Amino acid sequence: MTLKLYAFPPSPRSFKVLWAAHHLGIDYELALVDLTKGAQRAPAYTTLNPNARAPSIEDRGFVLWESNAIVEYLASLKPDSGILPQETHARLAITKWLYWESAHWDPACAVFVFERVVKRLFRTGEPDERELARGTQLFERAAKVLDSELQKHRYVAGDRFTAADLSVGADMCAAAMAEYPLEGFAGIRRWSDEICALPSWQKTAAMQRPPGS
Ligand SMILES: N[C@@H](CCC(=O)N[C@@H](CS)C(=O)NCC(=O)O)C(=O)O
Repeated sequence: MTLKLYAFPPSPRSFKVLWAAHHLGIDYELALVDLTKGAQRAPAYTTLNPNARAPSIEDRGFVLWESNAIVEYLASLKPDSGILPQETHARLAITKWLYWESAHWDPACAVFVFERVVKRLFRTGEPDERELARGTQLFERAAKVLDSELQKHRYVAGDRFTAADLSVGADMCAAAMAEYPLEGFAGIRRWSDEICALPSWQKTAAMQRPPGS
């Protein structure tokens, strides 16, 4: 039975797991959770994911939510990909970035996504300048750390593309629309250009666009 991936492709957390599946060459069946229609709150979905959020997966009876846990699961299906090594130190050098993404990077990016993209999509008002100022502080503090790594090496956790790039990089799918304040972070911009050119990224980005556009 094919792995079922519940996702809303325009959202960065869903983008992350779709991109991971594409990068790893994992077959899946997409179950659209249309956030614009409140599908995340349908009882059939909250039975799977009581948070009423996307994404989630179901694989032969195994249900999992939280996008970074899903990336780890998908990586475990393709151990030879090398994106999440088995050896403890090597693995944790990558896992720490998945925690960092959840705790620092995603919340900073999410302020811009909410204020400049979600509010427009749902027609719920103008961006709140105080929220954007708070987001800028969060973003700059986290971006400084990421940029310093990306000034030293090609990818987030070293010279190889890993699950850390999938996790941290997925947030870049909204960078242009949400206008992240990236001016002072040349390392992040260089890396972002590189990951956005990957075929697996392009395939995922195409799912964000309405058909025919
Ligand atoms: N920490 C979760 C966050 C999931 C999340 O917040 N998803 C958003 C879309 S990006 C969602 O489903 N929002 C719907 C809602 O809040 O009603 C993850 O990484 O999977």
